[in-house]
Formats: sequence, C-alpha cells, structure tokens
Amino acid sequence: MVLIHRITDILESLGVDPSTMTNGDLDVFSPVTGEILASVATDTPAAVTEKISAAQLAFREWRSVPAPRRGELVRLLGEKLRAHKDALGALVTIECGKILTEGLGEVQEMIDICDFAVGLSRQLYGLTIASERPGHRMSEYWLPIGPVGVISAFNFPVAVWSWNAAVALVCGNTVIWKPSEKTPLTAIACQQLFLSAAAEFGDAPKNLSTLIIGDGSIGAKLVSNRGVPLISATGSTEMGRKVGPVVAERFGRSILELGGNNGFIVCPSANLDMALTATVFGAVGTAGQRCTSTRRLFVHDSIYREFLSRLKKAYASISIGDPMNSENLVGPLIDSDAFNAMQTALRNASQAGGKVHGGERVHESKFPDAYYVRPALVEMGSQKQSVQTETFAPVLYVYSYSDFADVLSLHNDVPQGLSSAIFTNNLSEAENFISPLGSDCGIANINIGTSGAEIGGAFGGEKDTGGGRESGSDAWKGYMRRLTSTTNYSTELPLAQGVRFTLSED
Ligand code: UN1
Repeated sequence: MVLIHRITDILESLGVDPSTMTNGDLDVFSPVTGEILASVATDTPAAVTEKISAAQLAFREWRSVPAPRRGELVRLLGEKLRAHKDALGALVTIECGKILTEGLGEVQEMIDICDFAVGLSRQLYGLTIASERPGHRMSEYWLPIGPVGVISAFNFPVAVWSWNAAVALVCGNTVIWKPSEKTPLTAIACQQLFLSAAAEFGDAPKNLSTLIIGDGSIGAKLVSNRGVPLISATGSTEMGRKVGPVVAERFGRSILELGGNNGFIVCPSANLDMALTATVFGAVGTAGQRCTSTRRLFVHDSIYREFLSRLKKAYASISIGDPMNSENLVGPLIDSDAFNAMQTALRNASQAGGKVHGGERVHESKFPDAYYVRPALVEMGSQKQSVQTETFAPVLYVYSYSDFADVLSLHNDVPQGLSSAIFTNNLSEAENFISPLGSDCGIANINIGTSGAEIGGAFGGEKDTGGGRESGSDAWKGYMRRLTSTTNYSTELPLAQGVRFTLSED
C-alpha cells in the first residue's frame, strides 16, 4: 500500500497544492504504513509573534461584526465540510490512523459543531438582574475576548479545532491554531477550507483564523503571549501542567482538556450485550487513543466470569489492519513511542499481579515501520487499587467488585476525571452514579460507553483532566468576557448598600 499517490489527490481535492508540501523541515508520517507523506514548513518563533499581531488586528474588526453575521461564516465553513467530508475523513484516517468510519465521524463532529455555533450566533444571551436601587437597571452582557490559541492533539486532529474555532468565531474572537506536529496535513486542509469559506463570505478580515506549525517550543510562544487572552489546550496532563501555570502567571484564561483514565461499571442487572459492545468500542476504538477511551472495567463478581469470557472472545474476533478497509475495527498506533508506552504499561500491570492477554505487535513483517497491536485485556481481579496512569493505547484493566459503594470509590480513586459509564437497569445504582456521591468525572453516562460524546453537551473533565469545558451547552461563555453594567435612569444617585455620601458645595 503506497499512500503518497492517494494523498496527492486528496490534498488537491481539498484545495491544497501538494507541491508545497515536499520541501519543508517537518516530515509527516502515516501511521498506516510508516511512510513519509510530506515535508511541511514549520513556523519560526518570530512568525508566531507576527501571526499573533495579525490575529489581534483581525479581532479589532471582527468583534464589531454582528454575531448572526459571524454565524454566517461558520455556516459556510460547515457547508465546505459537508462538501469535503469524504476527502477530509480519508485524510484524517491516513494521517492519524483511525478507521475510516471514525475519520468520517470526526468530520461529522465538525459539521455538527458548525450547525450548533450558527444557532448560537443568535443566542449569546445575557441577563437582566434585579437592582436594589430604584430607577436602576442591572444587566450582564457577553463580549468578545480576543485571539484564542487552540492547541490540539494528534488523535482528534480536526474536530478539536472546530469545537473551539466555530464557537470562538461566533463569539467574535479570532483563532490561532497549533495542531500536533504529528498531524499538520489535516490542519493545512482545514485552513484551506476555512479560507474558501471566508472568501465566499466576502468581507471577512484577513487572519481571522491562522495556523502555526511546529513542536512544543512553537506552542510555548503562543502560550506565553499576553496578546492571546485565552488558550484552549487538549493533550496529556503533562502538557497541561506546563501550559496552565504559564497562562495563569500572565492572568490569561485557559481551557484545559487533558488526560482521562475512564472507568466503566457493569452491574448485575445490566444488558450484557449492550455492555459488551460499549466496552469493546470504548477500549479499542481509535486504537485506545481517545482521551475518552475506556481504560478500567469493573464487573460485578456475580457476572464477572461470564462477561470476561465474552470479552475475551470479542477481543479474539477483532480484525486489526488497514484502517481504510471497513472490515478492520482497529488501525495502527500513532508511532513507535505509543507502542513502547503500551509495552511498558503491560509489563507494569503484569508485575502488579495482572494477567495480560494480547498486546503483541501484528503485521510487523508487512509494515516494519507501522505499529499495529492486538488490543490488550488485563485481568486485575479483585485488586483494591486501580491503575493510576493513562496509557494512550488499547489496554483495558478488568476488575471484579462485590459492593456498589466500594466500586464507586475504586472508580474515583484515580487522579483523572474525564469520562465514566455505568451499565445497569437498577434505578438506584444509575441515580447514585450521577449523584454527588457518584462519579467524580465531567462526563458520567448510563447505559452508554465512555467515548463518543455528542457535541451538544459541554465536553471536559475534573481533577487532572484540567477542568475546562468546550463544545456545546454554555461552554461558549468560556470564550467571552462577562460585562456587568448598571444604568441609572432616575434623577437621584443612591449608593448601594445604603451608603451615604453627601457633598456640601457651599
Ligand atoms: C479526545 O479524545 O480528545 O467523546 C476527544 C469522544 C469524542 C471526543 C474525544 N467526541 O470520544
């Protein structure tokens, strides 16, 4: 399989000139074959500073454009994405290795958030608040905040940008995007689609949305720049620990969407057919490289043996290989580092008493430079401590439990708090799971797995996941500045709290 020819056609259909992708200093590999797809030019630190200045200039114009008109630009972007869904979805698959249905699903997620943001552009509601003073009106407004820096990871190379960009743009902000250096091609393609939407829009300021390409040192330039009031960063907790303090130090705002260590509880009353499919999709989908991937499974001991044996059978039947082939459910890991991290995690689990099934490399002779693995199950049995770290690979630790209160505390006893799931038909268990005593994550699903959230809800998590929320619900408020304003339409000047302050002018 040689992808370089396919990629040329795909790039052209997305409006990118492939000849500009051959002489740069950053080699782009496909995890599907391990071959080099392109060599793209990276930005210098000086170029980043220039792009930030340009984004500030664009912001000065864009903030005054009425929000519903800003929504029109996002509507056009959604139309471009609809028209190019197949090509962009295929490019996602080739560049990051997720199976094609997931590559297409990712583009669908972009279309969905564009639709959401178009509606939002007419719903950036404020409040009127009762004033304690006569003849006064108090209200709250939401105003654009400025350029928004978006840092995204390889595993959702395009959707994460769109959650941030579509919302930020209707809020009146400009966007500067630093994609993962492992997936610049999909970012370049999105930028082209954005530019063609902007051209159709007509009078959009230049540099409304810009791209910076490079490694962490280039991202650091964005993060430390006071001209970027909001940084929305998706990636590992380790990355967030660097980004968060730098933004806080300059009193900027950050939306952090970091690592997960997502738990899934299967109760005795659960529909086991549904629980099985949800577990396997959650654990092996995207080759275990979603921040929402299922990593820890807790099964009630009355059904543990049965469920484990069905799980093992399901794992044995999973076909692993070329992600463009619809028969395969699992594509490659992103690179050798991911493979090595997985092997280390499995060694550690085995030393901690876990019984490992799977995890070995496959198709090595066919693709010596690509890293396909058999997803791993690790029987942890009745251990009372859950694995604390996130490994971005298809490794599922399986525990048995007997007491519901115990499993809730085992579930919550990890540093991360992104997503969680319970399968039960017992109302009390379901309600407890989403009560103050239940899951401590940002997402807690009932009879739905941990991954595959819709864009309509606010997305993000607690604890080491960083606390940020992006995408739907009222996450837009994180992309605007709040203005409280009180108007006095009386002829008196009463002070709040009954304070008296009378000037004598004679
Ligand atoms: C991520 O892995 O960074 O809920 C995001 C999901 C997707 C988003 C994952 N909608 O699995």
